[in-house]
Amino acid sequence: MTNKVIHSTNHLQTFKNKENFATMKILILNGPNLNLLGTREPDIYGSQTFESYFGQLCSAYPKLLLEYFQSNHEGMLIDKLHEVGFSYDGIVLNAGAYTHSSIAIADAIAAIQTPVVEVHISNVYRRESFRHHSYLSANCAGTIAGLGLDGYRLAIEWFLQR
Ligand code: CA2
Repeated sequence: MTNKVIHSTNHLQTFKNKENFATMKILILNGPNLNLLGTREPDIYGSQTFESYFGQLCSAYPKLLLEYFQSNHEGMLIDKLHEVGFSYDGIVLNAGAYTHSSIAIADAIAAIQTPVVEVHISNVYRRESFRHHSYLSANCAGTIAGLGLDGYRLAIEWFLQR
């Protein structure tokens, strides 16, 4: 088992293996309100907390260094992209509603070296028209939308197979 790190604005957990050895480093970066997953709007976003889902991902990929960071603040998301974007192998980004408004996050994705896969839990194209446009997609390697939390796993699979 390798290292797994969970960061959020509220807590930090680190798990280390005996060898302290990591292969690929992948960050899962969640934006505003996604800390509420599993507690509100289960019809749209499901009933599982992200911390619980992240635990499943860590068990499914014991050889990866998986890190999870969530923030409700645009600048914190940008700082995190800058922090890992020249050393990690991949970033799985659900920027929440900033997807539809943030030129600053789009610029940060363009400025870093690490490829970013954009994920949306819901099918944004079945929802309000303001959710149909992403400022981020053009700067991302690809986008996964509408497949629930499984979209994060599928993004990790893409990083593993590229
Ligand atoms: O479908 C997605 O993953 C979204 O990125 C989620 C954003 C939304 O603004 C995007 O259009 C699509 C909203 C995240 C809000 O998350 C909540 C989770 C549970 C309860 C309430 C909000």
